[in-house]
Formats: sequence, C-alpha cells, structure tokens
Amino acid sequence: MNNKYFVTTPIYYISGKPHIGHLYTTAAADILSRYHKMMGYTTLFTTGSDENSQKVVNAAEDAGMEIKQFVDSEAQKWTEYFFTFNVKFDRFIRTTDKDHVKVVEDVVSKIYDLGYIYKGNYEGWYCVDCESFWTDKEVEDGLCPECKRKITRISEENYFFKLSAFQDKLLDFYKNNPKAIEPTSRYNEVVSMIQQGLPDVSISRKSQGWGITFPFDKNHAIWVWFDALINYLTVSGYLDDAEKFEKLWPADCHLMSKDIIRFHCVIWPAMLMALGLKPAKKVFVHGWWLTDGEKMSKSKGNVINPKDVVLDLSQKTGIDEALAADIVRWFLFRETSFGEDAVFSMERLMDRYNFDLANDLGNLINRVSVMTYKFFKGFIPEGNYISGDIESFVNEQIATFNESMENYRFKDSIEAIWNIIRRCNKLIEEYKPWELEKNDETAKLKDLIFTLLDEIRLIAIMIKPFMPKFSEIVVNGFNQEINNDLSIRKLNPGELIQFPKVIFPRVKKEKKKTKEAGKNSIKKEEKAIEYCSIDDFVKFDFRVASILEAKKHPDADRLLILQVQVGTTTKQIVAGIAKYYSPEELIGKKVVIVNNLKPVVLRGEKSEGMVMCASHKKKLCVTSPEDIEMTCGAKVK
Ligand code: ME8
Repeated sequence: MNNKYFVTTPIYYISGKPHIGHLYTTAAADILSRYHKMMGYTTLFTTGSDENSQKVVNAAEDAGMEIKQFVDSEAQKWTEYFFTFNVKFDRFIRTTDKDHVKVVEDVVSKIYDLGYIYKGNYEGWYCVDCESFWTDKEVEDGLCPECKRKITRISEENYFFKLSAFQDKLLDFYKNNPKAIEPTSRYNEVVSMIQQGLPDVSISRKSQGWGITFPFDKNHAIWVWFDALINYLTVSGYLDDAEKFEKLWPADCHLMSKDIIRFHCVIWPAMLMALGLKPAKKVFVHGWWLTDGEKMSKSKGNVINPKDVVLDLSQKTGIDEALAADIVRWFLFRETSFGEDAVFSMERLMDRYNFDLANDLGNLINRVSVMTYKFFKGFIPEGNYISGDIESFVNEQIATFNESMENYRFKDSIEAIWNIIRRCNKLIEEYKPWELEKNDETAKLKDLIFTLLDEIRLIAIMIKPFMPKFSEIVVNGFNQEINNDLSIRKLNPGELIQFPKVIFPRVKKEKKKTKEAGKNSIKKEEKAIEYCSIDDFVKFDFRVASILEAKKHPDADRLLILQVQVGTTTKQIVAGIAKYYSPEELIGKKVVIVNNLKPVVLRGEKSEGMVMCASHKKKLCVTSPEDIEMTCGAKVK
C-alpha cells in the first residue's frame, strides 16, 4: 500500500524537561505528517513518553510524589508543551499505557519462545541516566561513555537477547536498503558498528517495583529500551487491530538524533527480524542543537526552553503567542539543514523574522492586499496569469518544494517557497501597478493582482506544514474554500479578501536597554561613520537599503518619511519624492542611499541619509539595484 505514511519520534524520558531538541524532532514529524496528509496519504504520527525507567523512580522521589502521580502530571505537561507549538500527533503513547504493557508482554514472550531470549549472568556497568549497559572495555574511570557521569558496576542474573544471531541478516538488510538510514554518514557508521560484531545484550534488571516485568519471570523488569522500542508496534495496532497494522507496517520513518541510533538501527531491527517483521523503511538522523559546542541536554544544564523563546519573540514583535510558536518552529528548519548540527541564537531568529517574514512575506501580503483594495475595492479580480515566465517559475519551485519535502531537505523546501515570495515582490517592481492604473491598463492590472493573489494562496498551502497557524490566517483571508491543491489558477474571483493589516510587524534592531548603554552605542556609531561634505564625493558611503515603511510628512506635501533598513540598522530618511511616489508603492523597494550624510532635521523630522534618485525635467525615479535580491547594506561602488 503506497498511500500511507507512518512517522514516529523517539518517546522522550518523562523525567526530563522538554527543550528545543525535543521540539525539533517532534515538529519535524508534524511537518512530515501534515505534508503527507496534504498530499492525500493516510498518516500516522506518534510521539510519546518513556516512563518505565529507574530515573523516573528517582525523579518522583525528588519531587516527593507517588510514581504514578508523577508520571501522569509530567505526561500532561509534555503534551501541552507540544500543543503550544501547534503539533498535531495522532497518539501520544505512554509506556505505562495498558495496551502497550500488553504488547510488550506479548512480544517478549514470542521472542523468548522463538529461542532468542535466554538467561545468563551479567557482569558489567549500567548508567541509569542513559539507561544503557556498558562493557568494561567501554568504561573509563567508572564514568558513562555517553553522559560522563559516575555509573555502577553490576553483577546479576539477567535475561539476554541474542543480538549476535542477527549480524548477517542486519548486514544484508542494510546492503539491500542503502537508504534505510540517512544521512549516509550515519548509515556507514551503523554498518561499521555491525561489522565489528554484535554481542548479545542484557535486557533485564532486577525488578524494583516499577517497570514491566517478564511475563515468565516476575522477578525481572524488562530493560527500559527493550520496552520503549516496542512502542512503535503498539501504536500501529500490532495486537489489537490487524487491519490497521497490515496497512501501516513497516513505519515509513523513525526520526531521532544520533545519540540513539544504536538502539534504533541495530537492536530494534533485530527484534523485528526475530518476530518475522520488516524494519522501518527509514531512520532519519537529524543534527543536534548545540550550546557552546555541546549537545543541548538537561543533564548538562545548557538547554534553551522554546517557550521562553516564544514569549520573548511575542514581546519583541507584538504578535500573539500562537503565531510566535509557529515562527519558532519554522525558524528551526529555515536556519539549518536537517541532518546537521546547529546553534540556536535569538539574534539570528530576529534577523530571519525581519528579513524573511516582515520584509519578504508580510510585505508581499500587505502590498497585494493594499492594491486589491485600492484598485478593486478588495475583491479578487477576474484575470489571467500575467504573461512572462511566472507560471513556469512557480511550477518549478513547487516541484523543488515537493522533491525536497520527500527527501527531508526542509531548508530547501522553505527556500523554494521564498523564491516564489521574492519573485512576486519583483513582479510588483516590474509591472508597476500604479502606472498601469494611471495608464488605464485595467486588464493587465487585473492579471497582475489575480496572479499575485493566486501565488499567495500557493504560498499559504506550501507553508502550512511549517507554519500551520500563519497558513490558517492567510487562508481565512481569502473568504473561500482553499484546499491543498498545489496547481496554479485555483482562486475564485469575485470574493472579498480580508487579510490582517500587518501580520508580522517590523522590529527595530534592539537598542541597548539602559540610557547609558544607549548613549554609548550612539557614540560608537557616530565614531564609525565618517561624515563628509557634499563636495567631498569620494568619501560618500553609498549603500543598498530596503524601504520598510513610508508615510507622508504631516507638514510638507513634497516630503515622504521613510524607514529604511541598511544592513542590520534601521534609519529614517526624509525624501522629497512625494510628487512621484505614493508611500505604498515604495514599501519593499530596494534603493541606493547615501549612508553617511550628516543627519539633518527636515520640517521637524530627522533625516539620516539621502535616497539617490535620477531626475530629468519633470521626471524622477529612485535608483535601485538591478537584482532586487541584492542584500540591503551592500556597498555601492
Ligand atoms: O533517548 N538536539 O529519550 P530522550 C536535537 N527515551 N535533538 C535532541 C536534542 C538536541 N540537543 N536533545 C534531545 C530517549 N533531542 C529515549 C528514546 S525511543 C524508543 C526511546 C531529541 O528524552 C532527539 O530526537 O533522551 C533525541 O534522539 C531524543 O530527543 C532523545 O530523547
């Protein structure tokens, strides 16, 4: 059956606090699930909590709670946390769920009956934090090789899983399925791990009253990893819904980071092989979010809580928290390639917000909305696609978007969406709608606005897996049913559009908080800028700037007050161009300015530069870089 997509995240240790790393994996699964749903697949997306470990017992004790009470309250927090980020899973599985316990008992009994579980003596080390067994060879100075904490040496009678029996089968499986683990570097790592030999693994601990015990020996609790991996069978109806299981198995993708590939790419497929079941079609291993070059993790105390990021972003921008949460999840995939490590920075987030969302996307919607109201009273005009390459360009971007989504290259998918956004902004520059209106070229104007609105519809659909809340806002603005059709010209003319006036308010780069610090930074800027006289031409600092806002000067008909972005700074320029441009026409335009002209006050308004214009007789136009994608702040020389 082809039209199904079953994606999972690891089930997280319930005693930990969710951070950006957990959000990353879960949002990725949500993105994949939403995308495949959009493409008509039957989907199953599961996440959940790993609750049967020793460290849960310790954490409950620390919290002064009964263990069950503790896990119930923590599981509630984890699910609410994911809801905050608009994550729509089909099941949040908890390993204390009754159906899961039944599946684990069933699976363990089957593997035991098949002769792949036997009793023996275990001599070695155990790390409670990582819930991992380690050999003498792997442990140095009594420290866990993974988390570097002190661990205990144990000597006890244990049950073992005959992993060694699966070495050849696993090698065969990976040989025949070179895409079963991605990126390839992880595939190679796993294959070499298997080639080095697979000792049998201990899968039990002496029961301490918590966890799932062996159905055939109640004195032993099942090793928490053996129990946790089985969650993927529980959620797909393995025991209680043969039809569902038949349709969904094997999983299409297990998502995780590199810390747990040994469990998922060696032990788990061997367990499935023991049961006669197929391993997952793919394990996709994404990168780590790092702080100071180290994996972000609770045990290292270096985590970033995405909820704090949402609050911060919401405060800085004035947007509500649901939309801010959308932006945070989008940013995680916009910023880095999915398989690579990344470092989180609030500054980068704010830059992306300003450039990609406020300038490019928000600005496009705002301009098109303003024009639709100005020229057509807010109603979608009846028009054709504007001539030129726009149709083929958009179709190419949609193809790249789909291809990238299918191959877990989320950054490229987002880039394809932004190519459309930037192309649309460029179309406005090219077709100059104000001139079309002036010259009574109504048919062309209708075509242009219809085309732009139809592109906004496509953008809203494509962006939905990443920013579901934002997509909903835009889709609602069309006042008509928008389905997931990614073909062009699907907008019904005649409907009134109602987009919010400003979806992503622009944020000025944060000035230093205290007055003193503020003064210092101004001084610093003044020092850096070398003012020169108008005669001393060569000293002028010409830069590309992007016009963020434009309004009429309250006291001078000739003047417009512009807020422009130059590099990372925003400045105000008062320009005598009101006769030639309406404020709306200028928003989003890239122009060339004199950046180091000594600030002056023009009719009560500070002007910190000059927009370069070409003028001849009664004509005047601003000068723009030929490539509108030229970075603002770029030197003009
Ligand atoms: O390992 N960067 O649970 P866990 C990116 N219970 N992703 C990160 C990350 C980071 N800094 N930190 C955590 C367990 N993750 C087991 C899983 S599954 C049968 C049992 C994400 O709470 C990433 O997906 O330690 C990683 O694999 C997972 O959280 C580990 O979650």
